[in-house]
Amino acid sequence: MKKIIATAAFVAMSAISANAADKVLHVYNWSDYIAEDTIKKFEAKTGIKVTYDVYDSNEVLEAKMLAGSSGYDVVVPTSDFLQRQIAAGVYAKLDKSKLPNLKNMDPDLMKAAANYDKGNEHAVIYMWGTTGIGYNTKMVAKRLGDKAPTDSWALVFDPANAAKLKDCGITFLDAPTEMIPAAMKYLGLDPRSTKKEDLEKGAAVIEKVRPFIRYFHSSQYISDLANGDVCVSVGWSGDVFQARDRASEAKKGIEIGYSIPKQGALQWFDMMAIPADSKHKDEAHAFINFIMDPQITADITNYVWYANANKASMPMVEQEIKDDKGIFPTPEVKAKLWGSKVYNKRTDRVITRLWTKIKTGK
Ligand code: N2P
Repeated sequence: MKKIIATAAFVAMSAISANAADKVLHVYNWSDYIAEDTIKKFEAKTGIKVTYDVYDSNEVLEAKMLAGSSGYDVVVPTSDFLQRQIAAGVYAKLDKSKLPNLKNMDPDLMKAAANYDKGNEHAVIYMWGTTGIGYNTKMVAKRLGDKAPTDSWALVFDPANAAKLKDCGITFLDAPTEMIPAAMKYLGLDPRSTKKEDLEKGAAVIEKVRPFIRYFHSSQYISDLANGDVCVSVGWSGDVFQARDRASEAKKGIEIGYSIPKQGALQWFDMMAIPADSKHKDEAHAFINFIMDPQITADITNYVWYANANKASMPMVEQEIKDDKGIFPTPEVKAKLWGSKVYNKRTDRVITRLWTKIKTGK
């Protein structure tokens, strides 16, 4: 009798472990983009075991998605890249019956995202932000005076300024579709123009300041700004605020500012989507729905300093963040932001070529 019970228990146990082993999820998200406890909470709630990998470039994600069989179940492309990848058949349609928390999302922002994904069929907004300038207030003032143009793209794109900041360290994002349009805007051109001549003019601005740029990288600058190892970074809003936060906690007198330049800046949406070849689509839906829980999204915003698009989370978002104009810009500033442009293959090749030339000099 004992033996039978033991066998039955063994069979039951292996059934559980086989089941648990089935419940896995592979998430590929931007670096420095989630709260410390988000994944732990999801695992505890659902029993799904998560593998969480990170990237800091849409191009890197896109290469993996177009190659296929990435093994990922949830990824987070920016809206313009998302649209191109949807057209390439990379993503599955969402099963909205499995996403009851969609009701929490801000209808206006989801409508804006629908410009890149008709009917919001494939993706849900994760976080959004701007691409502006992070700077060390004291180091910049020391080199350019109290009237340093920290409110302008001229801070980094005018060679006279860049030359003076070279020694303390300027860094640019390794994100050609964000950097070149910003330089175009500095020249007074339409940042969303796809004319080859306009893109070339933008690239020429960056080439001129190239000798004064310490590096092109899209995540290293967080700790470098925080530690005073660099003084100006063209960067993403929340990442600069993370640097500001770390600097103030270190209490070494380093102050970091973030500016949305007066000429305007890119506003982007990062979108959660499920690759068509994902083997864990139920788990992927469970994850996306979990992120849309108001408290979970508020926790992420409170930790990474990025705005979210979850209306129901707002009461739980810290007042300091809600009041920060760099995170939630005023209507006047908002009017100057531009949305990500979706580039076709031809334009994309032009941009890639210009970027390679900028970075390698070839
Ligand atoms: C997080 C960067 C996300 C912003 N580190 C890029 N869209």
